[in-house]
Amino acid sequence: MTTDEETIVALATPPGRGALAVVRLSGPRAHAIAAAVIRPWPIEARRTCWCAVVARDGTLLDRPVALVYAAPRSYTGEDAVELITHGGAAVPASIVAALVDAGARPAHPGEFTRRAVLNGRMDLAQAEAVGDLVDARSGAMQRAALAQLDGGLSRRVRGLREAVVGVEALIAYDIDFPEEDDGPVSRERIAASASAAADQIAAMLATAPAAELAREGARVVIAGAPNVGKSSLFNALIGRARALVSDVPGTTRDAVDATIEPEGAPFPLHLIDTAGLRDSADVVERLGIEVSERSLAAAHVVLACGETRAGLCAAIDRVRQHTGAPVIGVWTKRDTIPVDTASFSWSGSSTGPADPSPGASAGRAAARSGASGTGSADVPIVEVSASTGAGLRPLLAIVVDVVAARWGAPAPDVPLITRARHRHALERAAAELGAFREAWAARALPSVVAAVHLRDAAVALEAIVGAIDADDVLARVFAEFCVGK
Ligand SMILES: Nc1nc2c(ncn2[C@@H]2O[C@H](COP(=O)(O)OP(=O)(O)OP(=O)(O)O)[C@@H](O)[C@H]2O)c(=O)[nH]1
Ligand SMILES: [Mg+2]
Repeated sequence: MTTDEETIVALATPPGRGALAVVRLSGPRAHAIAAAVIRPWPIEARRTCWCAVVARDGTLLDRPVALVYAAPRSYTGEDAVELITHGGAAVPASIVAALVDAGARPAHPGEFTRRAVLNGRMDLAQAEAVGDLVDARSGAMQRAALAQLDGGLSRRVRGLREAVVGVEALIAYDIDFPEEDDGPVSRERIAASASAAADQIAAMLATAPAAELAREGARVVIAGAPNVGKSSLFNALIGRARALVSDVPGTTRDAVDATIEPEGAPFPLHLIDTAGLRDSADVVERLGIEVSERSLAAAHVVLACGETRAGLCAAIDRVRQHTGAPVIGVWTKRDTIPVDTASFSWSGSSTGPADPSPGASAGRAAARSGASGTGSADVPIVEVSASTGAGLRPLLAIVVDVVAARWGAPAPDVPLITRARHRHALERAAAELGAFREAWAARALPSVVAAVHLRDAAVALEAIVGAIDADDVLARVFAEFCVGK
């Protein structure tokens, strides 16, 4: 089972002050090395045991909890020991040092997981998922990584590879056994199988924008004229006073950002508060406005803020000069205006067309379409108050809807392609499949040559999950076509 002669040790938790730390030891001599420093020894596998760790000279280093694993039933597939020690700077380091003194070598980054892959405990995509899980900064990324660790992506890719190898097998069958009773496999059947595989790859590649959203969050830029309440809205949305707020127009100069995860949203929202847009002679303010304009250009969605109807329309128009992203109109400070004369009646839809009409919507968020008279049709308008919190939840819901509609929400049944390595491999596979289909349709190449594209597509897919038996085409032929009959 063991793929490496050396036994490795590492601190698995971040260094520094903390209640507990985990020291990990793995390799063929893990138990022998543990025996040199752990009292009592032996410890039964998969049972926690409160023990003592002593240095070579007998000095007590700590009283940790030990967990012993016997190969192959461990993370790495090797004999292993985990020590849950007290945290801090001295204790875990001294235990690692004692284990090194007893014959272990300090592990390289990722070496435990590398061994897990080499020992067949997980494939490459799952190993990457371990890394993604540790790096996850959002619930969306956490969910995607866990699904990948559970084998969601690997199963899908293996299924795809099977499909490609299946097409290859159909052709190989034709080449190798042309005289078989079953007769030649129809060209249409081969074309249809290749096209089904290509569709599946395309569906996975199409998750790229959703994956980017899960990883980075949707960039939500809060923009508008100075003093309309952008920073107040930003603070209210993130739930703390992060951006400076004052009644002096031009308070925000640099972009201020923060990430939030609205409940149930399929991706985090990366909110960016910007300097108010206006024509300014002030050099510093002008620099801030340029930052705002750059943020607008990179936005997934823009909240164009205004505190009057005319201001709102002007903000939407101005924002649109700098972005192709969807825009949501946010009518701010709605607590300050008498609701019976100023509110829009709610049309009941954030996207359907509706005419603004005065009505008593009692300060709640009103989402409607089309700030009339501005050429801003199809812009949902949401009324909010940063002071009272009114309208904030509906605003977030609309933001999520608008981003998902434009940039794609993660589909629940298709694994997210979160890594460039996977995307490149899928793109390579798609290109090879495309080349095959073209050649096949045009009868441009002999079968055996066209099939090379399929082989290359299968190899590209294999690269995602790592080592798979590369040459099982003949096995497929015999299995599927009962050649041995
Ligand atoms: N009553 C009320 N006042 C608000 C609300 N939101 C903001 N204000 C006030 O409006 C003024 C401007 O608020 P900011 O949030 O600094 O406005 P801004 O758009 O970020 O301004 P700049 O950074 O200068 O572009 C402040 O005095 C806020 O207290 C609100 O919902 N209700
Ligand atoms: Mg501001």
